[in-house]
Amino acid sequence: MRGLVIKSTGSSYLVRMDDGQLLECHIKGNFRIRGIRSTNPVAVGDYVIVESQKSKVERSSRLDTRISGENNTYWITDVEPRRNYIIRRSTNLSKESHIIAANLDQVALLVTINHPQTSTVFIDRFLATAEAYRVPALLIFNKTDLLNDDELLRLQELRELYESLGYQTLALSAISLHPSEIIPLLRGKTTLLSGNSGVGKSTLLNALFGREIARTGEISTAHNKGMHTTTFSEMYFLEMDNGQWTMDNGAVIDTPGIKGFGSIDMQREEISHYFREIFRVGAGCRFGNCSHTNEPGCAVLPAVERDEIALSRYESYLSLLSDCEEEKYR
Ligand SMILES: Nc1nc2c(ncn2[C@@H]2O[C@H](COP(=O)(O)OP(=O)(O)O)[C@@H](O)[C@H]2O)c(=O)[nH]1
Ligand SMILES: [Mg+2]
Ligand SMILES: [Zn+2]
Repeated sequence: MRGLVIKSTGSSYLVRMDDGQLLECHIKGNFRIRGIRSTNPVAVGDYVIVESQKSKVERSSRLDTRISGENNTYWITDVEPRRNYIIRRSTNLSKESHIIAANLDQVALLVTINHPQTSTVFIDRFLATAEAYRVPALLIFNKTDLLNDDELLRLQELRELYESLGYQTLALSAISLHPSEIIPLLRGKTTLLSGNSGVGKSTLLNALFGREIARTGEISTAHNKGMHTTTFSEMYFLEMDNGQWTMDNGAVIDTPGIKGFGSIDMQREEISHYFREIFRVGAGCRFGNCSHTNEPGCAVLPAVERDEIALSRYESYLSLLSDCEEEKYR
């Protein structure tokens, strides 16, 4: 039997089988997937093979007409090859990785100009990660109702910057969202929704689905900070006109507890590949391995000077570069 993993709690997985039934499935302790060293071998978005195993259950209740019965346990025995996936380090110091979601059509980052402010470094790290995993990225600016004139200008500037780089952007207010504002961007696609805590992810999901699927205004306590094992991802399907839930109409994956994507698996020389304009301009550098920091004949540095490459983007590039340096000496 084949199905799609729509929820992962760490210890079990909710799988929607091809025939529509929902099964709670488990994996055996020795289950491994070739090639990827990760703390979770199965992720939301994975297509899996499920086998059922009958186990005898003794009934002790006298009211139960059956004295003994049979129960099914469902085991995930295989995972179909992934089209793509997004991973993060399972903890800061660990070399192990954690698969956030698999088989994505796009990743959407919810950001805010203010209340709270999302930094451009955070945005650019997200975009670089999406580039690294070759997943299209979408930026959604939220809380536009709270912005003053200066902030609205900033919103416009940032949208123009990212649109000029080829990223689709959208500005909205999740608290007064009409689903039709965003559905055209999500229809028919599997979208991973990410963003800093407090930017309005839960509010957006609730508005999008017209029901309370995620609690809003949650405050992350010291207790669950960094406890990635207790967080889980879940996939929500966009509804069809006739009320059927289907993948064809698109789905959104909510990923609580993700604080941002790091530079996992990025080699120093690769980082500029994940900044589209730096990569393009960098083709003109004298040295093929130019780091665009101090080399003679660098084409990127003068482009930053001339404002052809946004300073904020260049600073984000440097920030990822310095992460890699630290990594080397750890
Ligand atoms: N004014 C305003 N507040 C919003 C908007 N979206 C979310 N909020 C508020 O921001 C807070 C955090 O939202 P929440 O959805 O819990 O953020 P999450 O941590 O990303 O899931 C809540 O108090 C929301 O009511 C918006 O578009 N405008
Ligand atoms: Mg939330
Ligand atoms: Zn250079």
